[in-house]
Amino acid sequence: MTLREATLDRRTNETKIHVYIALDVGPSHAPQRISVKTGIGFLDHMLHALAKHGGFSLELTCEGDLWIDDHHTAEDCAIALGAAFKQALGPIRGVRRFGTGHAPLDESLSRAVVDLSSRPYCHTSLQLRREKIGELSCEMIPHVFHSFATEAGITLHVDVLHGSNDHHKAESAFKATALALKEAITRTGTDDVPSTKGRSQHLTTGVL
Ligand SMILES: [Mn+2]
Repeated sequence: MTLREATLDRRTNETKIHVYIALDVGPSHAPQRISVKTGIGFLDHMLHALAKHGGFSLELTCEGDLWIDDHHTAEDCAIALGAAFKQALGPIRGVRRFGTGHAPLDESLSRAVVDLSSRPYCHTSLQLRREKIGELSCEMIPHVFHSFATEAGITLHVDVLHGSNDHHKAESAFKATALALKEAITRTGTDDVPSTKGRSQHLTTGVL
């Protein structure tokens, strides 16, 4: 069984990012290891939670233009993570494809639903009210989900169902997404393409 992993370097005038991701961890693989250093503490916390509860290893470093603001760093880390995720996953076959996650954090509850469809789409409803959490602008949190989903080529719906504390809402949203991704990437033990579309259709387009 091939190990689903990817290494990616992404450099622009705004950010320099290095990512390593491994989707297979645990007893018969290397132990899970996570290290995220973006320069934005709250973003590190969210991406760490995504990897931890998604059950994958993640090493991500970013040197971004934080003297401007958090925008390029947050967006580009999500783009790089999405690209690495897609590369590690490879062709969508032999996996469950769909995943659903619910995660509470105290008073906050979030739901995430994912389809590894190669159809990039993202809906978020996060109910965030603060301007920023730590050094991460709240407006960048849906942007992170959208950028990740688009680059990963997945359909992702994330809703904070209720809650009052913005840190809790955001964290529960990332944890719910992690649980949904973990389910979707779970191997089925077959080599089937999980789609009712014709074989030639998804061989040429990859779209399920
Ligand atoms: Mn942007």
